[in-house]
Amino acid sequence: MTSERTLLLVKPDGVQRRLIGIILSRIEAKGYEVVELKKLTATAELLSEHYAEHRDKPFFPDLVDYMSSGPIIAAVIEGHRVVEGVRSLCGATDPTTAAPGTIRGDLGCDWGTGNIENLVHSSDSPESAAREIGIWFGKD
Ligand code: IDP
Ligand code: MG
Repeated sequence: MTSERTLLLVKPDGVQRRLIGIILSRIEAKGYEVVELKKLTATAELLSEHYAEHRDKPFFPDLVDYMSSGPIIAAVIEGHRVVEGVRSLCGATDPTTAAPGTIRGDLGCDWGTGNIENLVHSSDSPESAAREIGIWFGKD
């Protein structure tokens, strides 16, 4: 098989709600391997790099506040077609309409804060995955 890697983040709401285990177990139960794992609190600088495509969006300052509000779990996940597979497990961005059966659809909720708190991030393409793994785990 040709193996591929993706970046998964358990966002601060996922850590705070004690969902790390459930989220990682869904990834593992699917058949993917967790090959790197760490817990850290993200700085505004790191988040600005990670979310470079959203820097000019009106929600960006609130997104940085949300994403730096507590510790995050960063993981590198490996497997065949893992980028699209993990995106599919995570579900759509809005937890209210994310499909049941997905992490965001089953476990996420719109709390009415204005932020889209949706528990997880996953890379949207192999190119994004390589870039994001470099940001969170260093380029080597
Ligand atoms: P994704 O996480 O499903 O790839 P993106 O559109 O790349 O979604 O947005 C990145 C993150 O920014 C989302 O997961 C969500 O937390 C937040 N976000 C996206 N759009 C909005 C918005 O319109 N208002 C507030 N937060 C948003
Ligand atoms: Mg995205």
